[in-house]
Amino acid sequence: MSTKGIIALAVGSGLLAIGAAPARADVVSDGGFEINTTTGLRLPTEYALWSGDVVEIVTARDGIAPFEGAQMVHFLYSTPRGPAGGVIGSELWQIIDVSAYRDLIDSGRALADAEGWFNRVGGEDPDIDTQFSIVLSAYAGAPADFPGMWKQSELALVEGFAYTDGDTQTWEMATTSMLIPVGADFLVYRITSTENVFDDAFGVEFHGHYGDAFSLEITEVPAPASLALLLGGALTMSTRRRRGVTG
Ligand SMILES: [Ca+2]
Ligand SMILES: [Ca+2]
Ligand SMILES: [Ca+2]
Repeated sequence: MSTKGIIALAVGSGLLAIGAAPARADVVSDGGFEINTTTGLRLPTEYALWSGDVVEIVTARDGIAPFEGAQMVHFLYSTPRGPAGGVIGSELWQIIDVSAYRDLIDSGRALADAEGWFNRVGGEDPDIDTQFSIVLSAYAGAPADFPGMWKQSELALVEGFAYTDGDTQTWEMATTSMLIPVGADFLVYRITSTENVFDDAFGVEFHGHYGDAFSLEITEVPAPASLALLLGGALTMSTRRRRGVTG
């Protein structure tokens, strides 16, 4: 209940800002895993809850401190039941309510920018996986129907990757963005730790893989002709931030 209140407030303030200046508002709920809104071992069917494969919310572990706050997400297994061969992603989903942005989306000028941070253990084991990603997808319909839609019915889907180093003191950033398709009723934000090096079928799939500080901001694209300019500016800005935080 309180979670939904926070989200409504965040969306509301974003909406107010859109009419004036290009201000930004985060529409992900508990993107920093500080209030434990992670729930089911299944695809989500309602707004503002993280749900998916087997993960746990932890404090500092494996020599890795959370990127922000006191907690972070620890990716454990590639399915809701545990380890499996042939399945390489430990994924967590959240359905994002964008109803407050309805008019902006249907004008074709709603830009969604996602950003998040990943880190993992180092060590000599050559089987340690390194790849993480954020996937942003858009759908028409109702959140309750999402489990039947996700593999085939998205209006748009983008993915941004982070390839992590073996230094536990640095966090690596992933970003991705999309122009939200006209007619989209909700977005889905997915974070993934991927077995890109070795697909374990049993036991430990990930040696110590973490994520934190996931955000999504929706802003108005000023005019079609300015889009290329705006994206160029956003790229420059994220490069500067990456250097500032990890350098
Ligand atoms: Ca956190
Ligand atoms: Ca690192
Ligand atoms: Ca693995």
